[in-house]
Amino acid sequence: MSEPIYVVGHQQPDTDTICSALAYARLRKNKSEDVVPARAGALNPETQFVLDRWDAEVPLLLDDAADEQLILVDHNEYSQTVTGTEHAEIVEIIDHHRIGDIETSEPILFRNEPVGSTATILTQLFDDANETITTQTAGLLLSGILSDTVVLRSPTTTDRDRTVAGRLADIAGVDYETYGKDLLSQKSKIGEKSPREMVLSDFKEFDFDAHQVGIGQIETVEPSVVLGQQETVLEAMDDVATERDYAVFLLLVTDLLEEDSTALVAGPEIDPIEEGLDTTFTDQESFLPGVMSRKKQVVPFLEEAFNSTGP
Ligand SMILES: [Mn+2]
Repeated sequence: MSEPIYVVGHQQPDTDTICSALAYARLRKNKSEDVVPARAGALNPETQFVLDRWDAEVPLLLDDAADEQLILVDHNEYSQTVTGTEHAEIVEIIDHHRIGDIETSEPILFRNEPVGSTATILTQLFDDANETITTQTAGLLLSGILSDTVVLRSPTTTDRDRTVAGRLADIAGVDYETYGKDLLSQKSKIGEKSPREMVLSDFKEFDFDAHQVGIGQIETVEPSVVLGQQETVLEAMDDVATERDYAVFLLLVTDLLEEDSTALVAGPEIDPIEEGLDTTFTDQESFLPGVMSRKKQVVPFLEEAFNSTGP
């Protein structure tokens, strides 16, 4: 028997990453290929809610990808991949982020589009393959779009996301505003987490010109739950930044209702953050009006600021 190909998303998996892995494995399996959905870590409460809601299986936990064949979804940089990916064979990538540092020895299919979610691209792939999207698959893909775009409100949202979401909602038989609100309330379930779990739950690591930068985001309808325990949250961030030797650890506490963010920062290199985001931190805190998207409104500006400081 030949070895399976694993479809896997990024570490600290979110709903788009998990639902994209499930949907793409399903599409490839329809062509009788041995493709298995996998995940790089524990499910967050929102994603658990989605899998329960649509009665979908939990993807297999892949803790070491060395020597495996992988399809990467929803990411394309080594700092975000499952352990061992440097020694795996990457056979395909489907993503909607900046092009990172993944290298392959053979030419592969690399589909990257500037849309609001990987689920949006996957819907297109089902159409291209003339495959019917079932109620369950529509529910999963819709969840990926609504989660990544904050129910089509994030500045990353494109017209295509809106059109696709409308269509998937019809197939799934839900009103996407109502269903989206249910999702957002799950996203906000942070009260029972420790500060460390909170700051690392939606977390990505970047290599900006040899500076290791961690960027976490907490999207919530109740930012006061996080900001009310700011001292312990900052302690947790300081610990992580020291342990992992980060240049900086930035946390965005995004208010989903007001559509802005409060940024908290830990680690030695705060200057490029202030420069990149055109802000000033007081007591490791600053307010970022209108900022909702890590990918679009934060990462490119920090990368540019760190590039201009040199390694
Ligand atoms: Mn995504």
